Amino acid sequence: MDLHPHAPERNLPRLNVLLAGPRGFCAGVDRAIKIVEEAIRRYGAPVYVRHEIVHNRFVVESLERQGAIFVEELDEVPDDAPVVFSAHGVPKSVPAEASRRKLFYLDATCPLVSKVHREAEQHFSRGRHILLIGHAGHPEVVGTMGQLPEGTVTLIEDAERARTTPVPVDRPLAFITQTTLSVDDTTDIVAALRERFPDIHAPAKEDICYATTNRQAAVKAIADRAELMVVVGAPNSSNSLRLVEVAERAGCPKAVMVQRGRDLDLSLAGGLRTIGVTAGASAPEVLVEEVLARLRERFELAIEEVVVAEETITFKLPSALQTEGAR
Ligand code: 0CJ
Ligand code: F3S
Repeated sequence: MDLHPHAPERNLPRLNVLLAGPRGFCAGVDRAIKIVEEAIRRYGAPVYVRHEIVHNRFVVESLERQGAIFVEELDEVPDDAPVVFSAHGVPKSVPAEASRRKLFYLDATCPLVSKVHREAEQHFSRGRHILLIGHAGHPEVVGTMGQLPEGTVTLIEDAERARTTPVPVDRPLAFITQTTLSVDDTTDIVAALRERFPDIHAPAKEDICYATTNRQAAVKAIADRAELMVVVGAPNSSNSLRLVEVAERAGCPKAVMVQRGRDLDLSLAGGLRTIGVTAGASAPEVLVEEVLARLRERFELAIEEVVVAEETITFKLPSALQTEGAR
């Protein structure tokens, strides 16, 4: 006989959750999303966005509901609509083409990516050949290489290629990097470059951004206590993919990426005592909450947040959006 007919029937196993801090949105992502929202508010829908504003379907779909239309190339944008360039940056040819067509455009390139673009231009103006450490085909890499004439930047993808890729011998060299790389892999690649080219010019302050650095450090801080790491992020998000790698390399037996709470296979956490949860720079906190809600379907959660750095940085909106008025 049931002596407690009204007692909750939940007698769930306990699961410790280590929440990595910082996680989720960075200042550049926050700014990029605000640029699209503010453009829709000022100019009305539709506002076109070239490429996913940040690599997250949930963000993209929420902006679509507000009136954004996402395209891959400028030729899909009509002459009379505003267009926003994504946080990852664009080759110089893109604003040039927009100006030629007299399009009204807003550039949501993260200021920390723009900083790398300016470094590239400076090296070029000083006669240096540039080695860009990054992942082939990623939009940030396409954008950074596209700041300079073809043939003046060589892409270096890993330490092996740092040792072997042919580079011009008649000019001084400099390296720059993508902002969302693995901090540890990049250290190895830079070491290989310095060994091969002792005089190579390095960035004054490294190009991997504060958000990438902090999210990787936060994952490292919890990886050896976690039996599973759940990374909220998208498979085309470079910084999120790096968090999966960092977790496994730092001693976590398994790391998985999920885009939404429903994507998490709860059987992975069955029988575990402690898991870690983090989110890439383009993943909103509401999706972390979804993951926690999903876990609560089968576990009694004991959540501990482990914070390795406080982030206070914010970026201003482009000047066109700072004052009231027409475009
Ligand atoms: O490239 C960037 C400026 C990072 C933007 C935020 O992250 P995400 O996931 O959109 O882009 P990555 O693929 O570069 O990490
Ligand atoms: Fe910028 Fe770094 Fe975020 S480059 S968009 S602050 S991941």
